Amino acid sequence: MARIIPPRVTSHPSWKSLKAHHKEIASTHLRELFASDPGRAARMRAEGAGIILDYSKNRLTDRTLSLLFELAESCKLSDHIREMFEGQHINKTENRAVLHVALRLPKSASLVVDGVDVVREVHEVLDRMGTFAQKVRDGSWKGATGRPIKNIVNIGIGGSDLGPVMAYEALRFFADRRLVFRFVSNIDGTDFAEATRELDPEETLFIVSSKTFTTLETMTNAHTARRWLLNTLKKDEAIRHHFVAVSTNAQAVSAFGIDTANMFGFWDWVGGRYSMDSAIGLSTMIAIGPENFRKMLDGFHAMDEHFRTAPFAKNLPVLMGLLTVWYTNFFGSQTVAVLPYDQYLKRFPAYLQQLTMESNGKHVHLDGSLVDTDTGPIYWGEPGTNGQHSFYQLIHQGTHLIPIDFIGFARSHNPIGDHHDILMANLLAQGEALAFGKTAEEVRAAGVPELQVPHRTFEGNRPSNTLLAPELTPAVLGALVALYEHSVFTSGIIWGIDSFDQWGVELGKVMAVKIIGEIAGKPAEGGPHDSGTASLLDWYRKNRRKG
Ligand code: G6Q
Repeated sequence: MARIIPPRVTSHPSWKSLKAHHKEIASTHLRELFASDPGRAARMRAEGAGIILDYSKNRLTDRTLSLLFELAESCKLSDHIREMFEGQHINKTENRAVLHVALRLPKSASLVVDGVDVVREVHEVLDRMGTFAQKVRDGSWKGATGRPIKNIVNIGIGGSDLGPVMAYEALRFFADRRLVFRFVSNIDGTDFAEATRELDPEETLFIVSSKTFTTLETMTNAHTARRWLLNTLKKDEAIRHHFVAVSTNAQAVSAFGIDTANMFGFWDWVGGRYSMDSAIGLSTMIAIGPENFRKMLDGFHAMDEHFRTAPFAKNLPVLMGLLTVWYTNFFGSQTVAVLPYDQYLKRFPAYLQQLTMESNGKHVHLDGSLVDTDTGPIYWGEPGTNGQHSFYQLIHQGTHLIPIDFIGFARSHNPIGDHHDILMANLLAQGEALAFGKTAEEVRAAGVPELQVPHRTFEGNRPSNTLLAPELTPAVLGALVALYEHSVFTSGIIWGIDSFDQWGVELGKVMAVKIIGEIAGKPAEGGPHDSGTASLLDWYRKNRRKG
């Protein structure tokens, strides 16, 4: 029987209508849109799970929105959302359910997937994590020589690192300051050396975070950590006091010498980049305590419920996911800048890079056919106001259209003098300046010499979203992460791609293993390299040892 190929999104009538509509409004300025519509800001605002989204400074009208919602309907977005929440195997290429939403369901809930109540399992692990985290926090978890643990080093990479690092930095205000947290991810020995340089092994706990427990970087770093520890503590017996694991691979954990009683599990339906609220968040829980961790989960869950139940027109992730499609596919934008005006969110853009780009950086549809339109844009950003003195020039006056997500909070955890007012004034000023710009007439009227006028003119019409919340709490962080998770999902559904696999990281890994062998003197497997790679390898071989 012939395979049924679903229609491409570009052939949907609403896509064609959006193309035509884009032509009509592409040259409309945000100045006109605001001037002709006094109710715009009030109307183009939505709120969910404690987060406000102001999307009025986007290049769209009510007609754009209704066409985008039509597109979402024609791509059956609601059905896809339901399928994810039900635990259907929507990660088609790996034949897996995608259930990070189950990680934050309340204890009283139940969700049976493939015959198992996953909520019960999730809470069993959370309870065990809570008991362990509490012991480390109150000093009753002792190292091999009887000293309490002071340093916690998370070893992991990708999804087993970026979430924990980001969450630790984001929630540092809530962290127990007696404890020191370090994160080792890179295979570069410098990462391990610098993270552990002044730590005392007797007071150090390693969390080896690896879903598979086979990842080259993580296992190499874990073995280095083992040697580093045993160098001082000598006996293998010390391992179980200083190493715990977060993994789905009990056999490999045990072979490493870690007591599986000190292993915290998760499931194949949790993707790496969707795992910071699973046991992968153990370092976060030790830092902020089990109660705050649960508040973070509640924030995730509140956004899940908002995504699941709010109508598209009021649904933050749906709106943001559709706006990404609007700019990527109709305006040809290549990137999205995420600019958090909060120092605690300094690692948030890096975290989002994996979440968004590993999820939606795909070139084929679910059925394997080539996409015929662009998919996931490049995400990047820095915390405000640092970026203003660096790359904002290009956003204001360069030739690329870069949609922006500004993120800000009403209150700072560190209310020093008028710092926070100045910070927020900058956020508001940037959104306004980007949208409305400054015309040549305005520049001239300010007495600027004619020679400088073109250089000091701001075209404006640069779009932005503004996300606001009262303050950066564990619950707000959870809601913010879930907002992006679901907006990535929304765009992925429109593009008809698998947002939950990551085959694109495989090829480089395989080739690295081959070259590792060659550096060690083994013959090249599978034929010679291209001449460029061969000469680089030759240079490295000759120069890798001093003298
Ligand atoms: C994320 C990816 C990837 C993964 C790392 C670490 O979605 O799957 O970033 O998290 O490769 O994998 P392990 O946890 O198995 O070590």
